[in-house]
Amino acid sequence: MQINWYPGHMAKAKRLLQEQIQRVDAVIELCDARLPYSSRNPDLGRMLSRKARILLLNKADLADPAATRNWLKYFSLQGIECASVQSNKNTRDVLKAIERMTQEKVERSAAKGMKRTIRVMVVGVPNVGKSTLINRLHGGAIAKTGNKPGVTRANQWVRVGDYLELLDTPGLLWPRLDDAEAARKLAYISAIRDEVLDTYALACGLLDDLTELAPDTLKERYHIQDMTLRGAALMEAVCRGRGFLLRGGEVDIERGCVVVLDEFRDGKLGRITLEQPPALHVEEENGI
Ligand SMILES: Nc1nc2c(ncn2[C@@H]2O[C@H](COP(=O)(O)OP(=O)(O)O)[C@@H](O)[C@H]2O)c(=O)[nH]1
Ligand SMILES: [Mg+2]
Repeated sequence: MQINWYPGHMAKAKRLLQEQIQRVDAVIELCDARLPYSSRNPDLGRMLSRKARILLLNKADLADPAATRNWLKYFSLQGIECASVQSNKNTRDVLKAIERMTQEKVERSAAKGMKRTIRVMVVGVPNVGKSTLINRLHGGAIAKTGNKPGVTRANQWVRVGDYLELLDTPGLLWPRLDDAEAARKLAYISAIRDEVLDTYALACGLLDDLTELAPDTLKERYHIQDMTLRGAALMEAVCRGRGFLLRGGEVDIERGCVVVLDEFRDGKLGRITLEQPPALHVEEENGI
């Protein structure tokens, strides 16, 4: 599986980010609530060191709420301040979190008789909702958004109120690409480009994963009866179930692939989280 992150890109992105981190008061890190581990940048933590920060599990409306609660617990136990959000809807809590994170600095300036502008950087892998969050906080469209990676091209400062500025960063941060499974799931959520992956392989992989993650959806929406089907056979059954047929009765696999991926991305297959946190506590697992 080929992915278009090159070591040169990564080194440059890292350098830029390190420069910017020094200029901001706090950092908002966004990850995708459907893939909270694999959609985080593996090097960000080290780069931030002691900078005030919060991790937002965004697109919570598309993720399984119980899984999101477990992830929040998991990150909290690691001492990471975190919250779940839907950045295209409700961001009041995010503003409150920014105030909390920067309160000390504001008070220190106030003691010297100054009212300083707080600068916050929004970072995350492509398509995680950074520009959407900024627009929402700003109260109107100002940062460009789009349901594909790479819409934000340049760094952009956005003023929110008199004393807050947000920095939108292009989707320069690479996600965790250490294994093929993580890469595949990142492609499901459009965090890496479709074109670099084979749509057919991707859609078949998603269907295979759905046999475990959402078997009822497969039964109801795609009319799958034989839950032992996998790969090409499962895709064919989905096409037949949905009536994606070409003239002559052959299945329209191409259409099937596009529909399956689109429906998952739009949340039409239900609220599905693609990875679970490691077990929190043995006691909890045993229901004690
Ligand atoms: N369902 C849902 N979609 C969202 C949410 N936040 C952003 N999006 C969508 O995700 C896509 C990518 O958003 P964008 O802000 O451009 O991501 P960026 O690349 O991180 O700046 C857009 O189509 C947004 O409408 C959310 O909380 N829920
Ligand atoms: Mg953007």
